[in-house]
Amino acid sequence: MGRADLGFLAGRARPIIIGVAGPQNAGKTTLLGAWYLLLGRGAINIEGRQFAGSYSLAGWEAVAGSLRWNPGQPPTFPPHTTSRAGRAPGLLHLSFRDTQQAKELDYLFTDAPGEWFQKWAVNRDSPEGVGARWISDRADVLIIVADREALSGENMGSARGSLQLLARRIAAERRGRPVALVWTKSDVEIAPEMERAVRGAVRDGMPDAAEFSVSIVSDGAATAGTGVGLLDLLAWLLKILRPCVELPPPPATRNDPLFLYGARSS
Ligand SMILES: Nc1nc2c(ncn2[C@@H]2O[C@H](COP(=O)(O)OP(=O)(O)OP(=O)(O)O)[C@@H](O)[C@H]2O)c(=O)[nH]1
Ligand SMILES: [Mg+2]
Repeated sequence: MGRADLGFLAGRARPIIIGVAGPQNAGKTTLLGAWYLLLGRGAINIEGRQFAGSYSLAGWEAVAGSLRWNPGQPPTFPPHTTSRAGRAPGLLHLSFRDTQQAKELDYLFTDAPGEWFQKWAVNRDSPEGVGARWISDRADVLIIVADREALSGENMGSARGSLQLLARRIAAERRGRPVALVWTKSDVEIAPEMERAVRGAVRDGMPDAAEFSVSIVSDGAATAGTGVGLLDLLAWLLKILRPCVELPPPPATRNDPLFLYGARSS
């Protein structure tokens, strides 16, 4: 979804922004692509929320297309998210109808390159991390993506170190917003002590963090083609209302796509 597309959303209530934070290759784009694909196919249903479309079609068709995920077939993966754009992340827009209150709710999920978060975790004001800060300043909810593959591979020590830094940065910046620790690639085994260390790093500064595990690899016939845990995480995110705390207004610049939304409503 590009800045021009955001015009479609103008005039509606400000969307809820879900910031997806995590290192490179952690499975962030795959997660968003899988939701998009499953919602488009009508393969997941969430109580009280009816999928009502997406304005980010062009870009996400490409991602979902590269997922090419069909029951019985091994999934293929989207390309690495590049950091060329620099300052603002890609955004997946999903709209849902609240069936009880009969109104539409818009959500924007950020899709940013992992490098941004790695830079921002080390230095909040890093020029290469400015896009991560963009997300942190605006998100209503933050999810921290922990990659089980990286945490069990040969560079698991540095993967753990990156996540610990990221968790600390988010704890310092969250200002009371909801946070979830999301384990991706839950089909990959990791050592229990590694799992404890990462969970501890998140819970240390954010004892109220929610926790989910997801995978696009099915664990049996019942989940063939729908992955594992994707529905639970999405259902949790969609039930979150805008936090009551007043966030300081984000620095508004002419180049900021969200500036188009104007005043927040809720
Ligand atoms: N086993 C397994 N591998 C996965 C799963 N989801 C993603 N992957 C793998 O993770 C790799 C990276 O996925 P992406 O979604 O591109 O990761 P990303 O976080 O968007 O990465 P950047 O854009 O580089 O920051 C893929 O190429 C796959 O190899 C999963 O559920 N299980
Ligand atoms: Mg990506």
